[in-house]
Amino acid sequence: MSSFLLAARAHAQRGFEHFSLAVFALLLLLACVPGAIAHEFKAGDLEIGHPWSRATPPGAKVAGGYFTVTNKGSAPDRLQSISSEVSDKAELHEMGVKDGVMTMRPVSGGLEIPAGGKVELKPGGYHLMFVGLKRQPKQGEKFPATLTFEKAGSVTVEFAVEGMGEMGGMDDHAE
Ligand SMILES: [Cu+2]
Repeated sequence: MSSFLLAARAHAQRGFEHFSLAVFALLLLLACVPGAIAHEFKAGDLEIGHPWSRATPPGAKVAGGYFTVTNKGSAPDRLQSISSEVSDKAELHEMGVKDGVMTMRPVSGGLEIPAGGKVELKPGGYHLMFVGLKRQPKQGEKFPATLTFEKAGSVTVEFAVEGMGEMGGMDDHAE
């Protein structure tokens, strides 16, 4: 009888160990969620914070690109062009509401980054649009893109691909 109890206790302990291992694995997994980890790139006086994109459904031809740019310098700069291997071209877009309808249009002349200022590209506002996708960006991967600024020059950053539903789907492009 007592050996049965010992065996039962040993079994319970193993069970607990399995449980803590599972919790540990879960914590590890959460720590690895893309987007939970900030990543940053520098070009001259500019800091590019957390470039991210969204996974796209099969057949989608466009994907959005979002990040922040902080200008630590004393002169304004301007984001002029973007290129990436994932798409034929990349454009700078602006979303806004016109006559009660959400619209999107290309920004001409680049995007100014004021001296000492911060510009945020996010769903529902300024964003990059990777047009003519050559493949579908998958959640969890990263892809490189090159941003070219008037003064700071070119910098290659990595876009972290997050889940399709990130940030409320304000940026659905039906093209
Ligand atoms: Cu767009």
